[in-house]
Amino acid sequence: MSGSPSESRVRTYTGPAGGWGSAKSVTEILVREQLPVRGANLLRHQNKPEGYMCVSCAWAKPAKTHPLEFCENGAKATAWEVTSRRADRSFFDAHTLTELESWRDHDLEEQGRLTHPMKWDAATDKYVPVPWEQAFVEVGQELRALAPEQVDLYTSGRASLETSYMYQLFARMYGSNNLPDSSNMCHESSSVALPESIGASVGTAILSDFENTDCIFYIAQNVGTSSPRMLHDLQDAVDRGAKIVTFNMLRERGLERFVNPQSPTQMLTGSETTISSDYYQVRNGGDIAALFGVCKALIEADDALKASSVSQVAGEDDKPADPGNAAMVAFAASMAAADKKHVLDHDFIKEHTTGFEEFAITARRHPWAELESISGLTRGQMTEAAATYAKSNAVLTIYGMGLTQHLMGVQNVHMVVNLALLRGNIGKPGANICAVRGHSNVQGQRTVGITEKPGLAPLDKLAELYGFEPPRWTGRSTVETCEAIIDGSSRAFVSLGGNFLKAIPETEAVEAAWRKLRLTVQIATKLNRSHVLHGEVAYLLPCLGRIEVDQQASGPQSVSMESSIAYFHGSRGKTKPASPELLSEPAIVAGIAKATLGETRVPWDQWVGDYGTVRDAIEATYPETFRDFNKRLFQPGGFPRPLPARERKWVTSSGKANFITPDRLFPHLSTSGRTEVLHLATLRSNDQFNTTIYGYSDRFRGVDGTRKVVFMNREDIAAMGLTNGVSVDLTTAIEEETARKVIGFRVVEYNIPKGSCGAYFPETNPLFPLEHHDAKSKTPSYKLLPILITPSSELPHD
Ligand SMILES: Nc1nc2c(c(=O)[nH]1)N[C@H]1C(S)=C(S)[C@@H](COP(=O)(O)OP(=O)(O)OC[C@H]3O[C@@H](n4cnc5c(=O)[nH]c(N)nc54)[C@H](O)[C@@H]3O)O[C@H]1N2
Ligand SMILES: Nc1nc2c(c(=O)[nH]1)N[C@H]1C(S)=C(S)[C@@H](COP(=O)(O)OP(=O)(O)OC[C@H]3O[C@@H](n4cnc5c(=O)[nH]c(N)nc54)[C@H](O)[C@@H]3O)O[C@H]1N2
Ligand SMILES: [Mo]
Repeated sequence: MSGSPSESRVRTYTGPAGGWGSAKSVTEILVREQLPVRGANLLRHQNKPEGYMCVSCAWAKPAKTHPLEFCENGAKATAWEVTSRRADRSFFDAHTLTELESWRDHDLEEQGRLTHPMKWDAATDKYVPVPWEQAFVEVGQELRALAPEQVDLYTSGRASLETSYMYQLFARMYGSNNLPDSSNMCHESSSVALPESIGASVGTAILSDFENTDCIFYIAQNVGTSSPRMLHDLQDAVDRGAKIVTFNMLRERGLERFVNPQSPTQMLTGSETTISSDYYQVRNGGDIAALFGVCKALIEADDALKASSVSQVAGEDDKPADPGNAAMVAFAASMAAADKKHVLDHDFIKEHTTGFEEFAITARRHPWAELESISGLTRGQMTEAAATYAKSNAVLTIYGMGLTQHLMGVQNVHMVVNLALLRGNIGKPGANICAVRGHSNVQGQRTVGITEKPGLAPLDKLAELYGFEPPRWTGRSTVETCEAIIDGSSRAFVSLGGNFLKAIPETEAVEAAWRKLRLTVQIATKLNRSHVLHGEVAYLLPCLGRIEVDQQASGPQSVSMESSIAYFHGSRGKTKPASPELLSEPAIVAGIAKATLGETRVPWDQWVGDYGTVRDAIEATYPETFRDFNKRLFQPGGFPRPLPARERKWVTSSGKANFITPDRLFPHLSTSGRTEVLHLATLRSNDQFNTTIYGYSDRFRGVDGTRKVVFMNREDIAAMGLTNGVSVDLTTAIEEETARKVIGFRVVEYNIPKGSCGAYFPETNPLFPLEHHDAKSKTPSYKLLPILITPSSELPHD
């Protein structure tokens, strides 16, 4: 097997994000994937109008592009897709699936691109080639033999708007709303919380907000690894004098310092941009308390100003010496001197919101001591952040998985909005909420109907356009699909991309039950564990990637996607397909649909021949959102999706933006009060894209050659009688019957709050019980799990 980790090393990384480290890393992967020249030429087209849209993250694509509009991780994702390596027939000839079960994620994908449609052969336990038409006919027969409720159709967030629209239509014509997707494990908390708070299902920020903001509250997102192109926008904001106030459990390098690899001056002189002006290391799960603290400081300063008692701003048990409190007192004094009577935007609150009074009463009532112990921040820090917030005319709030993947994920997002509403920081230039999305088209898939919730799909319109009766029942989300696989009510799993078995919680039970499924169908570019484990009848259907030329009857095709800021972009493939046998995703979806549904009113062949006709169908289904879709496909900078909240029109049940007061500060965890329990947050390294492991180097965190590490605070290490570097086992510490353990992890002393610890996803997914999710959105609580850490008899190994 290739790519075995060499000797592992852990040491402190002293460099910035970006810089020469980034340039070196890009070169290394281009060479490893055997693409030095072809790859470098290709990257010039990344994220450019008329080029292809990066297959890594969903960050915005500007109208005025940089000469090179890609980042280190975008380059890795490109190289990984257009690699010269192939997992071809000879590879599958040489390995049984049972053998491949013991391979690591990296080694499976590193075999390269899949080249032929395959079917599992029980006699040899191998994937063997099958003609496309035969695969479609057989899948169709299998699906027709099952009841639609027994079938789950998963989507990972990469597939285009065109493919996603066709896929959800197929699912509904077949009779199923079981459309779980990666978003169910990702920003589902936002999809539930934002409509309740502001009547928008996605963030409201646009790129120009970065040019107009005075201050960015940057919460629980790791920009240097997960959306590095945004560093340019942050750098420009800092250069203009905007403040960046960060809340993160870790000191993440990308949020500290950045050297722009595209700036010759910065690269040659080594000058760096300091990204965060203030960095608050909150405990994981402590954000509701931390943000309540900020809100409390603002509300109490406002109270004091109203009562003309500036000296009271820092409260009864005043600690004026604390710089945070002093900052707020000074701010309030300056307001009083200017005869300004408030800190909050009462006009906005009155005209645009409901629920302020209850929220303010609750904020005043929470004692500082409680907010401090839960957040891990001091009152001074929370007050200091409040003073920075209050001094800024326009505050942009940016957040990611450290808020959404929590037992209280929905309430976390409510809190972000509550803070914004206090000073009207939504719907004006430079202010807004930016929910940083993950996969490159995960947001767009919802926009065109990938959802298990029938209320969110235009069912009546689909019925009218295509002459069928769509199912009206609520389908299964990802967690519910896992339940259904375990209890046997799901019999078939069709996957449009992704690596379900590694991404989900409750790994072991789902893997065991997965083998009893009647049918598994995987549409994919590269081999992963969800393909190696399989149902009684199993197909592996290889597709074109987005970077490849997609030639159809009417010529080369384009596809489209939606970015994190709700702009739509066209994308045109540039490279020769990895194999002549590949079909495009639309062609595969159409092939399965036709074989399953027989004659319908849908012109599947015409759609596959010309994706422009799919876009016409999308426009016919959503006329307002996709007006002139084909005409605007390659508009530089993309074209925006209408979002009423951007204009302060609140499509909520109250017709206003709602303050929603969380019912508690921290979730109830049934750990029976054991003191040695730590709270685990699962993290991404700088060398992975979700379950795709490019390599074993997390440069920014100084970890090299291994992924089986647990980041711990020095005091916790000592209190547990451990030492830096020793081997430990991690055990779930929630009271329940199943014992869950992962073994042979290495302790890494790290700058992390006491009581918190971190380890990589997906290695730790077997620790997560299925029920351990947000109650409303069902987003798994991947950023907060109580665990025990004990010495291991195993040596640390991958
Ligand atoms: N290179 C690369 N890019 C990616 C991905 C990838 O795997 N690799 N994945 C893509 C996908 S699908 C997604 S969803 C995004 C994910 O991107 P992010 O939203 O950045 O998600 P994570 O990397 O999981 O890290 C979340 C951050 O939250 C912090 N954190 C954890 N728990 C808490 C908490 O309770 N409170 C606070 N305040 N902070 C906390 C962690 O320290 C970490 O910095 O990135 C996308 N882009
Ligand atoms: N513990 C823990 N678990 C998590 C998370 C976490 O933070 N912690 N994060 C969650 C999040 S945010 C997400 S989004 C999920 C991700 O879950 P998924 O979206 O299911 O997983 P990926 O790793 O992105 O999928 C990788 C596979 O997609 C296939 N693929 C790549 N490109 C294409 C393409 O163009 N077309 C097709 N058809 N297939 C393609 C390849 O075969 C590759 O192996 O994981 C979740 N799981
Ligand atoms: Mo995600």
